[in-house]
Amino acid sequence: MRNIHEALIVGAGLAGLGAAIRLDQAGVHDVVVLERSDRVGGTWRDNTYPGASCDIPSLLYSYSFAPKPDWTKAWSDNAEILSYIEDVVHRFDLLPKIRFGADVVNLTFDEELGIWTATTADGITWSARSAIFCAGPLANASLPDIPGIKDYDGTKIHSARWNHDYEFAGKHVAVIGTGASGVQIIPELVEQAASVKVFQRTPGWVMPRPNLSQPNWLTGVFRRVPAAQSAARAAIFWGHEAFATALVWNTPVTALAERIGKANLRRQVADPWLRRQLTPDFRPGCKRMLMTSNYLPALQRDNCKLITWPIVKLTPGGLRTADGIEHKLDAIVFATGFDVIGKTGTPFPVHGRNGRVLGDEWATGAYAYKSVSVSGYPNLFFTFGPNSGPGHNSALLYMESQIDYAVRGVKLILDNNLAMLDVREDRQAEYNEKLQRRLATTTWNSGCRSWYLTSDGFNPSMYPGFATQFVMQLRKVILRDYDVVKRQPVTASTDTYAHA
Ligand code: N01
Repeated sequence: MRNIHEALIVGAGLAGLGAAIRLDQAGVHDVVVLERSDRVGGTWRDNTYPGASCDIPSLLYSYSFAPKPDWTKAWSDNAEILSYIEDVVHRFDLLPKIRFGADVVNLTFDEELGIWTATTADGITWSARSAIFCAGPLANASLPDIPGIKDYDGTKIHSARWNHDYEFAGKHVAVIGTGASGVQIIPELVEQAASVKVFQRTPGWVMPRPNLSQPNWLTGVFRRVPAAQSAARAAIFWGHEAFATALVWNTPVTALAERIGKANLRRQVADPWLRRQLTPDFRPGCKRMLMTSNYLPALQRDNCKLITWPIVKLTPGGLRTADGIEHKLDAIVFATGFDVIGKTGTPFPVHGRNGRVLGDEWATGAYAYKSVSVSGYPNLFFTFGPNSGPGHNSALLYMESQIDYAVRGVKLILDNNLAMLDVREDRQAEYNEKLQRRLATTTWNSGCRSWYLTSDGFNPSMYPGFATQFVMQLRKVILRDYDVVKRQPVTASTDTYAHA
């Protein structure tokens, strides 16, 4: 006899935990959260590289329903965010719902019974009336396809799988990659290593981030007057919304952002040749902005060198660049990004109606209806789904609206005893047609290379608008956009619908 939960959630990062909390608050208590690791935290558990921190202010990079009045800084580091997440787990008593070491390898929908079944690597199956997909897009670290990568004999460390046992003191180190992760690691490494060579393929726009401490008096105010914290959060939110006019579309504000970026470069880098090497040739916003005040000074330290010659190959002792120089290295740090989940496939097979396999349908680029539902995969809801990425505001705002949408869907299915709530293919196509038309005029599609795009330039990642618009479109489930199928009476021998 199978135990069929009301909902199952894949992943115990910020999205999965948030979904478990909101379901519970909505009266859906029989929920299981499947987590492949032995700890909660998702990206903040995995990215423990020195300097790891968030480039969105903490007041906004936290759940709206679980405020923390005592952030120590405006922008928090990894440890403080992870401890916030763990605190939330205890505050909302989530541990009994989480199954650690549950690595989902398959997710299959049973059309007759209207249930999803997840199979984990140990062969255990978990069934539920609905499933919420909360495996974050940046969960799988990726090593670049550089010739000779297997031949290198020294230490290889990926930014998202940091080796805390490696002693950098006295070592000659390379960092490959100068994206959001690289620019946070480099200032820390120059403090520790004998030398740091930074291999840059494309320079990004660097904006100052003066990370002020939160004064005790302000913490006191937030503790005593929660409305003051909500007001501060709202002010930061609207400030970030305004950034969309610079970063999402090409407007006069984009030109202003470019001027600020160039002025920042002039202020922090005296040498004109270095400045030239660090000047981007794409619009601000096309790739993620690099919010850091200590990266450019770190590059100019005596033990640091920026190298812009392309890497030809890795050799047993280091790497060779196109100018013919062989760089001898004790360790190479790969700040080269992620194998982005859900951009061109799924992290494990997802089987929908009539033998459909989501990974096959998404092979050339993912798509969904409003980022949350995919036709042919009923009762399944996505967080961080296709085209829900922001370039200018907190991803958690988008995530929370997806969670609340999923909760509404789960409730609809349970309260009306539905077998299927399946978004209509024509409504999904209509939505995507408009979305891709709007994306065509955004900065992300203006010609630079970024993890937002597939290799052929399709954008399955970003939402072309303000956060407010994204949140509004998910405010309610529009039933006429879905095929709704009632559940047939279920016989006790095949199916026990267990409430907690
Ligand atoms: O990865 P990236 P990331 N040879 O893909 C270079 C989030 N994040 O880990 O630009 C040489 O952005 C590549 O070069 P190029 C955030 O969403 C958030 O830095 O493609 N170089 C690039 O410089 C972010 O967007 C925070 O030419 C190679 C770098 O590696 C996302 O994570 C903090 C190469 C990869 O940059 C990913 O950021 C950190 C090769 N073969 C990260 N292959 C917050 O603060 C790749 N590169 C919330």
